[in-house]
Amino acid sequence: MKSQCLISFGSNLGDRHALIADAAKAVASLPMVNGMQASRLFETPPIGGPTGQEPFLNAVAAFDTEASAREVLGCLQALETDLGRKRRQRWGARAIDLDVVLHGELVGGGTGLIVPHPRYTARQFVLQPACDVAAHYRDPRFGWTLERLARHIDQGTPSLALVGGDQAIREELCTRLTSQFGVTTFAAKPFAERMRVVGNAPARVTHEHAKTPPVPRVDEASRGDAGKGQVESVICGVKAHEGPWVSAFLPRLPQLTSPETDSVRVPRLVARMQSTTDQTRWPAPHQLWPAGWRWPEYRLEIDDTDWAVSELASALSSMRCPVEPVTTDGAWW
Ligand code: A4P
Ligand code: MG
Repeated sequence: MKSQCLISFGSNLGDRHALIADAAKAVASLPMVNGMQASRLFETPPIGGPTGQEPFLNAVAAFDTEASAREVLGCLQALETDLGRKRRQRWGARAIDLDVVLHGELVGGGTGLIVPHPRYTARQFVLQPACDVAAHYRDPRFGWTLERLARHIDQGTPSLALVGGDQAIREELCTRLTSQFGVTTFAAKPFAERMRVVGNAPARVTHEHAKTPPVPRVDEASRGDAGKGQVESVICGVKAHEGPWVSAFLPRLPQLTSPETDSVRVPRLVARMQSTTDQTRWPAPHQLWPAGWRWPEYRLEIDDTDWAVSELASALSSMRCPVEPVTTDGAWW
């Protein structure tokens, strides 16, 4: 069966332009790839991982294929090796990183493969390029087009609502996000005291939110069924300028019916957490994305709490990271 496939390219080590162009040429010439279209090339600061990394060149490519996602990933990984990719450290600098972002309607994968890519929903360095060539593709989990998702992530305040795991872990993550990165967090329902803010979150976090008044309690009477009034009342009371926030619980989400209502103050993403071990690094996707879910998600492994804290901070950063085009079209390869 033919599927529309979206893959991403990243490089921040060596001759980035030559590496990414060689990768695109090699992908386009694979027999399984039909009619590949590449986005413009973008430069983006490194998100997460060890400090001192060079900026990334990022791009995406869309194509039709009869091949399975696993076959596509197999080819991409072979190409990474051919182009000199060394896997030293997760999120370390890399000559070339090739990921499968979407593959038709697939929500799944198995060992060593998860599609849709678990973290792309937070990443403007994937979503902005995707708008060049795959704006109309839909995430099969929540049905939004990539264009709508990119706009949604770009609006309001970078924010995540944690679900899954247990309450104690979610609260610990919130406490550490506040103390290590200065992110405004909300520990529990009903809306708890806002945590003290110290330090700086990465990227565009400001101190402004440190001086804001206590979180208002929910006015039960103002809870409607849908629409902006309800949204205003159920969300954590953070104003748009107040910087990123994370809640340890799931606020009541609005039924968004039109793109205009996307600008309301709701969590940009639901971060669904899953305990994993080295043996079960990528749990079965049906455990992560229950059927019928209609809100964009970010998938988070919590095998290592330090990792989870930095990954959440990185997710917030990647919602607003600068993504600058360095070519005017997709003809850079
Ligand atoms: N894997 C599972 N699903 C997939 C998939 N859909 N596509 C497995 C690709 N790989 C998938 O990947 C780690 C494991 O993920 C593999 O075993 C693969 O089977 P990897 O390429 O070996 O290592 P990695 O890329 O360091 O890890 P990871 O967690 O996939 O990193 P990400 O999420 O790709 O993030 N900042 C900017 N500005 N631009 C970037 O491109 N990239 C990263 C890496 C971090 N920061 C960045 C960028
Ligand atoms: Mg990768």
